[in-house]
Amino acid sequence: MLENLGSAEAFKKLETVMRDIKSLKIQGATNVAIFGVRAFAEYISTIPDSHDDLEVWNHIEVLKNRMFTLRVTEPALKNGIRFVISKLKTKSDFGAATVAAETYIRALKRSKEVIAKIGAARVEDNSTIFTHCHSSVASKILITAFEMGKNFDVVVTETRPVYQGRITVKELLDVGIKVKHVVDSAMRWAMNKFEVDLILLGADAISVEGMAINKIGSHLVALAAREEHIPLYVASSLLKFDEETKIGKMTQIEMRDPSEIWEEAPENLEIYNPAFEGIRRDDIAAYITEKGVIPPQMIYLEFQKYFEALKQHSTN
Ligand code: RUB
Repeated sequence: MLENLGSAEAFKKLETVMRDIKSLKIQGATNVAIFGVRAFAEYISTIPDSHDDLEVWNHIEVLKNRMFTLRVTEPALKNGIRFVISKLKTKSDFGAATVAAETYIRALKRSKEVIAKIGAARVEDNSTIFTHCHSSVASKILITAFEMGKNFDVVVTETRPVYQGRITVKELLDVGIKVKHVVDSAMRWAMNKFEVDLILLGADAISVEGMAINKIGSHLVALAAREEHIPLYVASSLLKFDEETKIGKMTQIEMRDPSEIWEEAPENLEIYNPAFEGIRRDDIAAYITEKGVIPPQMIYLEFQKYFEALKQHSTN
C-alpha cells in the first residue's frame, strides 16, 4: 500500500477519484482527464518540502504510473499529469501544482466550447447525424447546432457492453433533439435506412499517424460509413494526442472485465472485452479540434505547436 506524504484527506480524495475512473463512474476522455488531473495536483500541492527529495520524487513517479494505468487508452489524462509535473522543478513549486492543473483543465474545457461552435457549423439543417457511444464533445456539437435553430435527427447506438449510448440519448432528448436508437449490430442498417448524412464520433486517443482511437465498434462504424459514402468526422481536443506513438509505441487498448459482457457466463468460456479500437485515417474526413477542422495528417504538428504554446503561456 502506498503511504501518503501529503494531506491524508487529499490522498483519500485522490484514491476515490482513481476508483471512480477505473469503475467508469467517471467516464469519457475529457471527464477522466479533468477529474484525474485535478485530484492528482490537489494532493501533490499538499506535500510539505520537509521530506527527503528522493522520497518525494519517487512517490510522485509511483502515483503518476498508477494514474497512467487507470485507463490506458486516455492520453488527455496522461498529458495533463505530464503538464503538471513539468511545472514542478523543485519541492517549493508543489504549491503551484493546482494552478498548473487548472490551466490544463481550462484549456480542455475551452476546447469543448470552440469545437462545439466549429462542429455545429458542419451540421446541416434537415439532416441526419449518426453517433456511437457517449462523447461529451460530440454531444456539445449537436446541442449547439440545435440551439442555433437547426433541425436534424440523431441516430445513436446502444454501445454494448455498458450502454454509454443511453447517456447520449438522454442528453439529446433532454434538450429536445429527435433521436433514433438502435443496437450496435444495426449500425449499417440504420445508416442506410435513415439516409445518414454525417457521422460524428469522439475520440479517446489520436496516434501520430492520425488514427483516432475510440469506443469499440468505431472501426465498424467507419467501415459501414465507407460503404454508405458518408463522411466521418472526429470531434476531439488536440490534447488527446498520444505522445507515446511518436516514439514507436502503439496506443494501448484497454481490456475490460469480461463480467461486463456476461455476469454469469458458462465456465471455461473465453470472453474478450476490448474497450476501444482505431479508425484508420483514410476513413476520417477530418478532425474537429480547438484549432479548427484539421486533416488527420496534420494532427501531430498541430498538437506539438499547441501543447508547447500552452506550456510557455502558463509559465508567464
Ligand atoms: C467513452 C468514449 C468517448 C470518448 C470521448 O468511453 O469512447 O467517445 O472518451 O469522450 P468510456 P469525450 O465510456 O469507456 O470512457 O468527448 O467526452 O472526451
